[in-house]
Amino acid sequence: DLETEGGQTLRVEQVRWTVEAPEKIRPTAVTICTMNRADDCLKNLQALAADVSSLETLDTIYVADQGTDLVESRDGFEQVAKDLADKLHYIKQPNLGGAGGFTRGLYEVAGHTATEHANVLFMDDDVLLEPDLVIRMTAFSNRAANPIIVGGQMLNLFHPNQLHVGAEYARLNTLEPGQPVEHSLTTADLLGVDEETLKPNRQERRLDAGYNGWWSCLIPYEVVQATGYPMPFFFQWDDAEYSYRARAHGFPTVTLPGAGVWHADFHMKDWDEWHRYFNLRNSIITAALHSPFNLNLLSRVLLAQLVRYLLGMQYGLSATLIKAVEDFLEGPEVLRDGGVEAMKEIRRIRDQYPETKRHKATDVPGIA
Ligand SMILES: [Mn+2]
Repeated sequence: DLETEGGQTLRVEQVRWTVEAPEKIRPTAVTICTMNRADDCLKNLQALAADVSSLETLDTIYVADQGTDLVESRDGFEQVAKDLADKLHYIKQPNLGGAGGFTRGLYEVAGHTATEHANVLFMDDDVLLEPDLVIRMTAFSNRAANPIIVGGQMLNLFHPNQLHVGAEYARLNTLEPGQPVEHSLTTADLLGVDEETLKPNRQERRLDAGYNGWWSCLIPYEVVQATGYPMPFFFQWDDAEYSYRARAHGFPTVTLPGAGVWHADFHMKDWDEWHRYFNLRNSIITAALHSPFNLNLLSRVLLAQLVRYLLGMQYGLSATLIKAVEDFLEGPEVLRDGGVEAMKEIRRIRDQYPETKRHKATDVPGIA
């Protein structure tokens, strides 16, 4: 609202910022990687199918199903396959983690000349999405002067107003992902105000991300051509490593405000899990590839973690860390099978430590 000299109020509303349409509209191929979350995945397919008429730029949907409880086994699958018709490509493959599932999508697009010059939009199976996301991310990507990785933001599923982070980067040498870039909102109520300035939490400032999580992330074909496929990391750090590698080839990553998905809050996840093996191992590999890799600094970081785990009597977690470091030292050969053996092995190792086992809240030994 503006006051005029005569004391009247002038209201400006429904302001739009528009840009010219790009010369060439490039379609987007969505890739959803899923494992034993058949109902979640089906729900997202149904959401896309319900809006498919408005999703002109949505070219193809690849579902890489790596589970034992398959999406195609669900009652609604037949209908959604019919609704999506030839847009849906349902692929079954062994469990190669998120890295293997998403890479399959990239391979399907970048490996064939017929779909050349498309965008590939990675999407988690367990997100809550609005199909508008596809339109916004595709439009932004198509209007970018040069190819750029366009990430969607993450909103916390259990706190739906809450933005996880506006844009993030990783401190590679010290193995610290998830650092908010300067001026980025973090765990912010998007309907609320900043506690200090009392101004609404808005994302109107340009921020450059180091990387974007693959809960939703659009990668243009040219980036794949120049950067190659993701590392066969199984999962964890595959997204960060890819963005840092792409940046080295001249392709930055942007986290686009106004395009996001809801995903389970990260703090609801356990730290002392077999995942930690992949997290640690892959973070060290990423640091070796894309940081100065100062070994004194890295050793101090790892030793500090190990000491903390030991003092906390987290012996399984300590063994997990040691295994991650040992496998890193083995060299690239450990990645050859995409992580299948490593997953079995770390679960076997951790199984020997009783404190790594999860109990029901009503059934914790020794606690009434
Ligand atoms: Mn997820």
